[in-house]
Formats: sequence, C-alpha cells, structure tokens
Amino acid sequence: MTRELEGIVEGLSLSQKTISPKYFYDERGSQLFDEITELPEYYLTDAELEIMREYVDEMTALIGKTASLIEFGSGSSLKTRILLENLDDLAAYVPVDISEDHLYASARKIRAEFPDLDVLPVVADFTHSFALPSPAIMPVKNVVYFPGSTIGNFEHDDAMELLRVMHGEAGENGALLIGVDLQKDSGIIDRAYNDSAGVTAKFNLNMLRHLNRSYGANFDLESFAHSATYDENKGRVVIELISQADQTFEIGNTEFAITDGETILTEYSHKYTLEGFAKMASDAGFNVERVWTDAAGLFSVQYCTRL
Ligand code: AVJ
Repeated sequence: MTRELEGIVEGLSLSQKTISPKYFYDERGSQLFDEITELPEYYLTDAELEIMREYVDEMTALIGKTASLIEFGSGSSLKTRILLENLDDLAAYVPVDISEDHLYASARKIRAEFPDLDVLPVVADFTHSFALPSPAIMPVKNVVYFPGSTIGNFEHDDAMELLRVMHGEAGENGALLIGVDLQKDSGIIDRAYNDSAGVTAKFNLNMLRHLNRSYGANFDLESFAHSATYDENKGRVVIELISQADQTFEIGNTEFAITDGETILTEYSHKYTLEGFAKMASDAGFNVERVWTDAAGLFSVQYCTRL
C-alpha cells in the first residue's frame, strides 16, 4: 500500500470516519471549486477580491521594495494577480505547491503575464518547512502570502503548526499576508456551504468519485448525501457525507461498513474572530499589524509581522 492510501485507510478507520480535504482537488474537483467561487452565496471570494482591489496600495506599501513574495499554494488566483500587478519591484515570486503539474502550469502562466518577474516555483508540502530558492536579486525580506482562508481547513493545533512554518519561511523581518474568514450570522455561512444550485454538494461527493477513480475505491455515489452545518460554538462549518443506507465500501483491499446516517467528515472550515486570530498569530510569533475587511465585514486580509 502506498503511504497516501495508508493515510486514507487510517482516516476511514477512525470512529469518526474522515477523509482529508486535499482529496477534493482532482481536475473535476478543482473545476467545481472554481464554480463555487462564482456562486452568489459563496461570499468569501467576492469579499476577498473587494479587499484586495480596495487596499492593494496599502498592502504594497507595507510589503515594501525588493521583497520576495512566497505564496503557500499554486498561485493561480485572481487575488495573486492583483498583488503582482501592483508590486513591480519584487525580488522574486515563489509559489509553493505539492502538485507539480498544477504548480508548473500556473507558474508558466504567471511568467507569460509578468515577463520581468523572477518566478521560482517550489514543489513542497507547505505544512512542513522547506528550503527557499535564492533569487538573482537578494530580497530585502520575505512575505508569505496565504489567501482564500485556506487556514480555515486546519484544526487549531495544525493551524498553529502551519503558522509556525510560515514564521520560519518569513525569516528575520519577514511578514505574512493572509486571508481569514470571519465569524458572522450563521445564515450567511449556512447558505455559502449549501448553495441552491447544489455545486457544493457535487464538490463534496466528487471526493468519493476521485477515490474510486484514483485509489481503487468502490463508493456508491448515489447512496451518500452532502451535509454542511455551522457549529457556532466552535466557529466552524462541518462538512460531511452522510450514508443513506447500511452499506459497505472497499479501498485498498480494506472493507469498511457504514451505517445508515453515519457520516464521513470531509472538511472543516473554521471562521475566526479578529481577537481569536490575533491570539493564534501571536502564539506563533506574529504581530497583526493591519487588518482590512470588506464593507460588509464578512472577510479579512491581515498583515502580520514577526514579533
Ligand atoms: C478553500 C478551504 C477556503 O472552506 O470555504 C468551499 C473550501 N469547501 N466550499 C472553504 C470549500 C466547500 C474553502 N476553502
């Protein structure tokens, strides 16, 4: 068994059956996620883009001259382009992603759009520290960019660990620019993860299709249903697939039984208060220096410097 398959089997062997959200993103899953970002109910992307467009000048002033921008993720987003268009004197742009194909494809596009920019992609699992490339021009500082509130996928201890990795990669006088979704009226959050067109349901179920196609599983997609509920006390959306029957499924020659109504946890999406995020940042060695929000106060982008 490959280590990846072992990890999947391990998660499905827990009393709360769990599959990591990283298995959402095969080609179809990435397409479905792009569709989610365009849904009227999915406020996160619109709000973050609004913030980037409105405050990019303040962001670039804080980032300063001749910085190296290190993006955690492949950097295919519109938000990254807004930053790059407005940062004309970067020492380098360093997108970091575990998926080599995805990373190199998006790096090629960025190079074509920004021919003067030193684009230095790094294939790495950014949840662990990794070596940074040396740009031709010596950077004045490193600024880690982590948009999209992807931090929300991580439970507290893992989020802390990730912030510490970012702290390490930022280095002396480095900084972090991060998108963080905020706690708000539960109806707004509920609708964002239970859209009326059913795209989020398709996205969630696609994880099983992905495991069937790439990991030799035999999930019956018809007999699982999408569920997303906001736990206000914990400040997180719990996204699950609910079995619609007593049934069995197989993956990597391991058979599992699941009962009618039992769930497979596929994702958490944590929502923060400004105080809650500031506390985590400070525990990881960062000071939140500036917070921007959209006009409706749904989402935040935060500039954190090393303490
Ligand atoms: C990419 C993790 C930020 O939590 O909102 C969207 C993923 N899941 N709809 C999120 C997601 C269901 C998204 N993140």
